[in-house]
Amino acid sequence: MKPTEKIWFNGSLVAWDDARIHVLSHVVHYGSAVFEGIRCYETPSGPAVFRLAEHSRRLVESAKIYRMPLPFSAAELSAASLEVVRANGLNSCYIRPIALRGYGEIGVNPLKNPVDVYIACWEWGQYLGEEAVNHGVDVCVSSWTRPAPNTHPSLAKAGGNYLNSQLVKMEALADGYAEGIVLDHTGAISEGSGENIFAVRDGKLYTTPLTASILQGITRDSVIRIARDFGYEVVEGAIPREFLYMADELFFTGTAAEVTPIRSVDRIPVGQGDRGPVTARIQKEFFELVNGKAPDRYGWLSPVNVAVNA
Ligand code: PPE
Repeated sequence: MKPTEKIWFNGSLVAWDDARIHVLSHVVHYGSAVFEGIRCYETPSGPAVFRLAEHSRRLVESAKIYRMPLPFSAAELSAASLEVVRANGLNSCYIRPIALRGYGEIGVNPLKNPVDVYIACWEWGQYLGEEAVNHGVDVCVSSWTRPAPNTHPSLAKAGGNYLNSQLVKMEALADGYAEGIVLDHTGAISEGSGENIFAVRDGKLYTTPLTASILQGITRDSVIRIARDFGYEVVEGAIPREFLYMADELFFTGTAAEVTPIRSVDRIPVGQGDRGPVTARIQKEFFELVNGKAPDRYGWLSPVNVAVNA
């Protein structure tokens, strides 16, 4: 990671190196943080943040699920995200707001610890490698499963959830795959370690439901809207594992992963073993929208350099 100049901390900008926490902060011991991942893209009219309002809203909701009083509203967090990108003079970057239970008491009960909010940004390229976007990634089905819905709530984007994701990712890498697909507690498909998943079969799109221990991805939502506007039927419902081996096409969606084709699962080729035509069409439209090359017909871009109502 290449450091930038400033990090936003509880309402003001501090130097990158000064955004530090104490080792006895609650979050270090108990995973008590909620966070976001947002992308800012370079467009012909300057840098613009993709679906900022939806990300800020999800952060507020993640905090609410964990009874974490956030000292900032969604609108304030959006304004702060734009401020930190502006302060660092970046044209495109990844933005990481995080609210954590800080230093004060030790013990599981987080309620007496302060809630501190930071927003950092830095340049972040292709999440799953350069080749991935054009030709797809080789993935496996993980031997790990996602926590059941009544264990760790998946709709909260909480730090602790990513211990499970780390197990999935490390196992996949150790076995020579770029990523792992995790099943939910019923054995149905959930998602990737840090991405939602879509299947295409006979020209119809399928994606897993909110009850399958997924994060409700904002890229997932964007792709559903793009696909429906193209006239594709999109089905949200439980998908059995073997559908991975029957699908014509598979792809991941996520802020970091954007739209990444999957070319094999467990060494079984998906379709022709390369990016499929429906994936390519949706991916092209997605990149044109985020890069400001297509008109912003959904109102998804917040320009960094002018006042916005994000
Ligand atoms: N599922 C999980 C578990 C997940 O972490 C992400 C985002 C998604 C789905 C897709 O959600 P969205 O970004 O709203 O479309 N993962 C973030 C963290 C990646 C990381 O390694 O850190 C991301 O893509 O920013």
